[in-house]
This record gives sequence, C-alpha cells and structure tokens, in this order.
Amino acid sequence: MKKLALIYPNQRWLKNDVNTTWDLNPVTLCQLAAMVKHMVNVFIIDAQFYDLSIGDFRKKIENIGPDYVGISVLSSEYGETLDISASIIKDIDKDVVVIAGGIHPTIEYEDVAWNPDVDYVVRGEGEYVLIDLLSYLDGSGILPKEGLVFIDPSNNLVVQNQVIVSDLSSLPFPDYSYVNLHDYLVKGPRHGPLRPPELPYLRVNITRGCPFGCSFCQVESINGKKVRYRDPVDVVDWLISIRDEYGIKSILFDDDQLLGKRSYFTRLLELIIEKNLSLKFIINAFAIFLVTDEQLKLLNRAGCVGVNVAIESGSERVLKEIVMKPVKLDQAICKIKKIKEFGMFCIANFIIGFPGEKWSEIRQTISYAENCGADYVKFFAAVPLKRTKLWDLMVDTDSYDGNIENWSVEWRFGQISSDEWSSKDVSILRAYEWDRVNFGTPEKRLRIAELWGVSEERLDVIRKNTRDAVVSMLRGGE
Ligand code: B12
Ligand code: SF4
Repeated sequence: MKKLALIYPNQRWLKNDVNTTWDLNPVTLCQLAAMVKHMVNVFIIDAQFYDLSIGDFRKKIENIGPDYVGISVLSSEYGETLDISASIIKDIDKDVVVIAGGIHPTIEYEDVAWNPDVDYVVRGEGEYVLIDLLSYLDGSGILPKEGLVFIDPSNNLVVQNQVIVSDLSSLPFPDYSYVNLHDYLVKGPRHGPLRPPELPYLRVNITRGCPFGCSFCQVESINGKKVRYRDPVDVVDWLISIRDEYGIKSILFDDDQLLGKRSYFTRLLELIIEKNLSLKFIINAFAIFLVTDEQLKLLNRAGCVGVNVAIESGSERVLKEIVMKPVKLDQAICKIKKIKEFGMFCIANFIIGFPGEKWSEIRQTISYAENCGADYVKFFAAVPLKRTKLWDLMVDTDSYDGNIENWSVEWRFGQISSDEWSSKDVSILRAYEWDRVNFGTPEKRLRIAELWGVSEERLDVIRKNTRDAVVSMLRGGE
C-alpha cells in the first residue's frame, strides 16, 4: 500500500507566543485517517503538539518516505506554516503529492493553490474528496469533480465546488489509534475559563454548519448554512466507549451550533442522562437565543458545568443591522440568570468596533456586559475575516485601518476605524474595560481566578501582560 502522512505543522516555526499558539487536538487528522485507512498506510505527525523543530519534522518525513502528504491548517494566522512544511516535503522528494486542507486552505484556496509546493487544495469537508483523490492518484479512479482547487497543466487555476457532507452519521468516528491519544487527553489547553473541567478530557465535534449567518463569522463559508448532526445514539455510545477506554472525565463540545435543532439537542441531553455518561462538560458555543428552560434543566442533570455564550453587542441596532444575530438583550439576561441558578457558570462574549458602529453603541456594549450577570466577560475587536459579510462591509465602507493589500489576521488589536473612533481606541478600550469589568472588586477577582484555575497573583500577571501588549502596540510594537 502507498503511504499517506497527515500532518499539523508547528505554529512556533512562525512565532512563539503563548497567547496565540494553541495545541490542536488530533480530531481532523484522525477523522481523515478513519476514512482512508483501507486505501493507504496512514502516519500522523503532529509537529505542533510535540513541538517538533523543522529538523525533527524533516527527519520524520524522511523516515516515513510518504507517497502523499496531507497538511491541515486551521487558522489563517498560521497559513505560512503550510508553506514551510510543503517546501520541506518537496525538498526531500519533489514527487511526493502535497495535499492541503483545513480552514485556512478552504478560505484562502487561491493563494494556497498557487504555492508551487502544493499539488491540490481540498476545499471544505474533506472526507470523501480525499478518498476520491487518492483513488485518482493511484490510478484506480478519475479526477474528482468537486472539492478540489489546483493549477492545471496549462497553468490555469481550477476551482471546483466546495463539498459539504450531507449525512454526518455516514462518517466513521475519528480513529485515534494513529496517535497516542492519552498525551492529548491529559494536557488541557492553556489556562482560562474554557479549560477542561477535569483531566483526562476529550474535545468533541458532532455537528456541522449554522443557519444564522452572523456577519463576522466564517462558518457559513466553511460548513454551510444547513446544520447536520451525527446520530445522538451513536454519539453517546461512542463517548461511553472512549470514556471507558481512556478514563476520560470531561468533555469540551466544540460545535459551532449544537443547539440548531431543538429536538436534536434535547434528545442528546436525554440520552446522556439515560445512558449515564457521567462526564462533566462545557459547551463552547452556546446559542443563548435558542436554549429553552427545559433544556437548561436537562443540561444541568446531564453534567454541564459551564457555557460560553456569544451576545456580541449591547445595542439592539448593532445586533440587528450589523451583526445579524437574533439575540434579544432582555431575554439573554434572564437566560444567564437561569444558567447560574442551575449551577453552571456563564461566560459572555462581546465584539466592539464594527464598521458603522457609534462610539455610544460601543459604550452601551460595555455597560450591558458589566450588568448582564455573566461570571466573566470577554471583549473582542471586530476582526474582518475573508469570505464574511463583515469583510464586504469593511471594503464597502473603506474602514480598514491600513492598506487592505497587506491585510493579515490580527486578534488582539482593532483593525477598523470610523469618523468617531480609531482602531487604537478600540484596542485600548477593549483591554482596559476587560480589566475593569472583570476584576473591579476583590470578590470578582477571586471568582475569576477560580474559573481560570490560576492563583490571583498569576491572574494579575496575565492582566499586566494584556495592558503591556496594548502599550507596546501603541509604541509601534517595540
Ligand atoms: C474547534 C475549533 C477550535 C479548537 C480546536 C480545533 C482543533 N481541531 O483542534 C480551538 C479551541 C483550539 C481553536 C482555536 C482557535 N480557533 Co478555532 N475553531 C474551531 C471550530 C469551531 C471547529 C474546527 C474543527 O475542529 N472542526 C472539525 C474538524 C473535523 O473539521 P476541520 O478541521 O475543518 O477538517 C475538515 C476540513 O477542513 C478538511 N480538512 C482539514 N484538514 C485537512 C487536510 C487534508 C489533507 C484534507 C484532504 C482535508 C482536510 O477535512 C476535514 C473533515 O471534513 C472552527 C469553526 C469551523 N466550523 O471550522 C473554529 C475556527 C477554525 N477557529 C477560528 C479561530 C479564529 C481560532 C483561534 C485563532 C482563536 C483565537 N483567537 O485564539 C484559535 C487558533 C488556533 C490555532 N492556533 O490554529 C476561526 C478561524 C478563522 C480563520 N480563517 O483563521 C474559525 C473558523 C471560527 C470562526 N468563527 O471564524 N479552534
Ligand atoms: S450563530 Fe455562531 S456559528 Fe452561527 S453564524 Fe452566528 S457566530 Fe457563526
């Protein structure tokens, strides 16, 4: 059988910043491995998790001697790690077929396809496309008609339609036998309130897609508007088997829209209770505008300890006209109260600095966040990502603070300006109001240290680093 190496590059080849580099969990690579293991010998190299140097990575590839390498890159911020790994692979053997996939290649497929070290870009959900592509490459099938972007022999860019898997239940679960899963389960993501409630833990993704089309969000361009679900019975049985095999104690649900279909979410919670899963869990994207009181009751019984809700703005106008998220501000406050009454913590997320937002509306968001009752609030500067409505709005209003040709992802600082405020105002306000709203009293500081799982002294260091980063940005990144 031919050999396929599936890899995550190491983001530290680009920068080593504890605030932005995350370990990824191997779900994507193990999902793809499960699909094609009958066709090829699969090897997984997670250069990020094991912090492989470029030299170590090179040696691993040389030792495997793959025929095909699949590189997965999640966020555009680390897009260049794809180029670095592809060039190493081609330098070792130019005949290795390099296939790029993941969120970054899905969004920026043209740029990635023009990289001479990349042979094929898989755009969108890659399970079936990879099977078809491998069949084509080994001569047993034809060139797939959808899901690929590549440069043809006449040097033309070919962009096929993106693929969405219609029936998630037809997919196998990730095959974790290709990695040492235990290593991942005992190393939680960095500190913070969304860390696993207990180790060992598993990150889980059982749905894809979201119908709401919020202006800043890329999910529509990645997974489409139709929400698809794995069968809840299969999910709970699978979780029980992983729990028993690896002794996991908690779960982080990573779905974009777990609550998209009311009956599905309710059934999932009922099954978790009926089958006695007995694991603590956190829901990372919890649609507060969809959850019912009945579901909140079930959530608590099912083992949920906390939820992360996105309210985005404290202004109904901004929500409706700019963000396009159907949150009702009064209702969100009632739900947060109930979430806490049921013994779960609630983190609330807000975004400030949209094109067309007034300074008074930004202030309204801060004030709402302060009074919404959440245990902890986060403020983000609006980030215009490509293939979102926010990107188009930014272009239409000419509100990007700089030369759009040189745009790059920036999560910590504002990138948009208006007649009333500058991107720097947003960067400063965001950091200092985060500090004031969350740590204004000794009680709040203590509560948040508990949520983060750090000492109050450590929390003070994190707060200082956040302020220092803004000061450094204002001084031009010295
Ligand atoms: C879960 C998640 C995380 C998790 C972990 C993800 C993981 N896999 O380990 C954590 C919390 C760590 C995380 C962190 C971040 N995330 Co995130 N995350 C997600 C989320 C919700 C789901 C991703 C996922 O796991 N999907 C399930 C797997 C199975 O799907 P997949 O990876 O897409 O793989 C499929 C295809 O892409 C393709 N594929 C992928 N790789 C390959 C390779 C080959 C060879 C082939 C053939 C196919 C292929 O086939 C796979 C199967 O269909 C997405 C939203 C989304 N819908 O994608 C945001 C998302 C990717 N995250 C985002 C962001 C911004 C971040 C952070 C920057 C946040 C921050 N400010 O720190 C960090 C950066 C992490 C990093 N350094 O790279 C943005 C990315 C925007 C962008 N274009 O850059 C997204 C799109 C959210 C959004 N609303 O816009 N994230
Ligand atoms: S509800 Fe969440 S996942 Fe859906 S479009 Fe809005 S931000 Fe994206």
